[in-house]
Amino acid sequence: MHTQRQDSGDIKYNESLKKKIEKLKKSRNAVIIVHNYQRDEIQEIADISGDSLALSQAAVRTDADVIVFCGVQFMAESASILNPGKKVLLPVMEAGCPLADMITPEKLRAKKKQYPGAAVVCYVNSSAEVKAASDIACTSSNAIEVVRSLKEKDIIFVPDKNLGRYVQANLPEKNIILWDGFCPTHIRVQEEDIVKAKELHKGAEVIAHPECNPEVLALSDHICSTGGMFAYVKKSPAREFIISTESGMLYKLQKDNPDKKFYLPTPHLVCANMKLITLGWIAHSLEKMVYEIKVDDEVRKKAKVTLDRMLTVTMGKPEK
Ligand code: CIZ
Repeated sequence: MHTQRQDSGDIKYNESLKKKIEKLKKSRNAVIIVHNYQRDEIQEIADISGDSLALSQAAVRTDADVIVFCGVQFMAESASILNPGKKVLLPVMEAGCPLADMITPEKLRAKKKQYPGAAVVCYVNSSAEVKAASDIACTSSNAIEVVRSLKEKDIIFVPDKNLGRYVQANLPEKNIILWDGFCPTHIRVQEEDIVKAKELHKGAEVIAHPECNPEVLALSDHICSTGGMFAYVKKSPAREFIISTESGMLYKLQKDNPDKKFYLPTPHLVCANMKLITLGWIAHSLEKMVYEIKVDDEVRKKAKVTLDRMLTVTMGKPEK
């Protein structure tokens, strides 16, 4: 009884916040862009949803003056790098990415000195400064293609070691120098979680994000980015899927595929940083026009070159 009363209270509260956000959005000429890992109620109010790169690119196409980026810091930074003329707001300043924080530009410069002939590939989950100190960026959907496109054999791959290992397994002709970084959410999935989930949901396909541990990837039927998961599920004849990535993905997978079933291999696949953003903080963000994400101009220009090089390699290619 108590829970039910609370739930209906929550629903009423959320509905009034949604109305407030809608009004503020119009008055500010703002667009709300939402990452696939956000809370369900935030994905519900998204003008555009997707992965970090798709969102930054969508931000370039919008004629809104204000971009409210519901994601984490490095994503809002990328949007700002690609859209210097627009105001990019991150509703909660503390929404960081522990993986991106596992590398600094100083440490990267020291590594480059150790391997002077190597090219530096940075995963988009990195700060603007790290992007500025890298040769080319990549996402989880294009990492193999980006590394393959480089003439160098030696590649310093930062900061995610699991994605780096995955690239190495697919490109034995390259020598990938790994960074000791990882996503604290994705590494929570253990081999036994997948084994148990497969026993529980016989016939279900396992789809894993390349930030997961190699043992988990070895047990998966398909490895891909969040964008790739939508594409894969749509075309797969399977009816049930075990999804090894952040829990927020289930919202849109279920919405787009109402006749299919989705399961997480562990309830621990929740990124606390992604979940910091709430409807209340979005309303606050639009009301007070906070927190603006700005990148120093010199850093921005260099980081943009790194992102643009990636876009040149992958232009117009579908999600993998
Ligand atoms: O780039 C992104 O949005 C992330 C963090 C994951 C993915 O695979 O889309």
